[in-house]
Amino acid sequence: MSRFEQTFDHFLLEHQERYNRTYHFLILMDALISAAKRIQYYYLTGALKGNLGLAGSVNVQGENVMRMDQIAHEITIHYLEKSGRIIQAVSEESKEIITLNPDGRYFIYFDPLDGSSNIPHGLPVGFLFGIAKKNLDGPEDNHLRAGKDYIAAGMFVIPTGTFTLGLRDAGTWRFHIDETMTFVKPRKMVLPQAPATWELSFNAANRRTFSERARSWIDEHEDKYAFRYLGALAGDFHRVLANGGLFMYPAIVNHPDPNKNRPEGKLRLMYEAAVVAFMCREAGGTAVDERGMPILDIQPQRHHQRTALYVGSRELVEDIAHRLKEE
Ligand code: AHM
Ligand code: MG
Repeated sequence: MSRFEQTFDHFLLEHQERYNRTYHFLILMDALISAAKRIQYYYLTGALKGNLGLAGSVNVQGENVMRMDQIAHEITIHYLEKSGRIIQAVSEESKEIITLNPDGRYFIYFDPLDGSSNIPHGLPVGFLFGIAKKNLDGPEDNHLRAGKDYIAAGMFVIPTGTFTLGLRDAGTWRFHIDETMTFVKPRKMVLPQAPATWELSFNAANRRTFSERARSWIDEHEDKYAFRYLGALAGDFHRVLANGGLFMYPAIVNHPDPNKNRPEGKLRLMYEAAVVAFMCREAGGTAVDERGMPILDIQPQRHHQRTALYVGSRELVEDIAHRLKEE
């Protein structure tokens, strides 16, 4: 008989009981896991076989074809709605905020399919989410929360079958999917201290477009570390969290075509940057923006707001933050 490894459900039940929490969060997590598994199924049976097209295109039967990221969005909204626990959802795939159940308990911010340029190659994509809880004691509060107010944030790497979840003040945990499609074997993630294993991750093709401060820091440090870049935040951050190092997507400020500058950065604050920053904090690391200020402190003004991102081992992030803050 095979050994039984602890399942995610049992891990979370123990966690909720230890911290004297309700079962509502279990229901929400069950919805997210159902969505992630179904997205993975579509990835493997649809995207990999070339059955999915571009949004708005028409297939040979004359039917409209949905893009994989729209499918992932609809799957996720379906399960979140059924959970009955979500007041409002912010999705990368919806311009507007989606109201699900005004009597719910949580707000969720998610990107159901991040890094979609990897799909035609069968390479990993991410499903990233952050969760905040409504103010149970006072008047209804703003749904646009800073990352420091999230109660949990996590990511699935699809179709690799890993799930990483940061729980407020309780660490970041990684699970993998077993042969019965169950997430099992919690491992606590703690960013390693050993500089020899540190990795740098950024889009090197962009480096001449970064600020002088970011460029000079890279010039001075890059030969000490290995360089890795997959082009899907969940996959790149997955490595950084395990091996230690720094993932960055700096502001683009020196592009030869000024129209292509992105002084605010590329990644989205609420469902990309703050999600990895939260998991990183719970694993002992930190994250800052282009001003060297903590990502988790940024109060969003708009739900699709962008930010530059530097996230990973505390020592590296603090070092580059110091440089970014220089006059
Ligand atoms: P997307 O939401 O359009 O997929 O973009 C987000 C992705 C991240 O996963 C990844 O870190 C980054 O964009 C890669 O961008 P680039 O191709 O510019 O390196
Ligand atoms: Mg995205």
